[in-house]
Amino acid sequence: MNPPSPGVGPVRAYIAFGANLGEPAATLALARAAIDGLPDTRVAACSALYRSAPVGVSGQPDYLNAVIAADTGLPATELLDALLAIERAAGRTRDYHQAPRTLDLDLLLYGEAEIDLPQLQVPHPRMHQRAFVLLPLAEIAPGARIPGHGTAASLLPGVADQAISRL
Ligand code: PH2
Ligand code: MG
Ligand code: MG
Repeated sequence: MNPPSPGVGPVRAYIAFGANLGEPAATLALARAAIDGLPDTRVAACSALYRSAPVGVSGQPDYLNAVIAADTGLPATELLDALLAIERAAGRTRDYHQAPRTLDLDLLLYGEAEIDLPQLQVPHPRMHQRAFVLLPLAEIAPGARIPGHGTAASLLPGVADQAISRL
């Protein structure tokens, strides 16, 4: 399915929040308010925070993760640019690949669109394998469809071996 063209009504987007530097609870509140303040965009739900060890990298502080649901009239690429600007405003630097970060906002889902651009892949290519994405997503939207993979809830058994705790 192609991204809906602008003007046909809001699209439900799901955004992954991650942080392992600074004050993640305060940063989540800031990110949530900043997303709610974007043009033509409203935050509809936000999960609890979940703590897990860093995946794919070692020797870093634990991550705190959450998922935010937003209804938006912004095209996906404009939403992505806005999320990157919110990251920068929260002090995010990009020192090296997978460096620890004050704020990471990843666009997971944009309706049921499948997007493959150099700067944006939706669904997020690894989201269906990651407990730190699927648990908070399933908390707020168990029936959310990940194109090509099924619903959030249906994917939970596949990540049951990954250690994660809900705060
Ligand atoms: N993000 C990464 C790499 N590894 N691990 C956890 N637990 N949570 C994350 O958000 C995370 C990660 C790159 O964005
Ligand atoms: Mg990111
Ligand atoms: Mg990320």
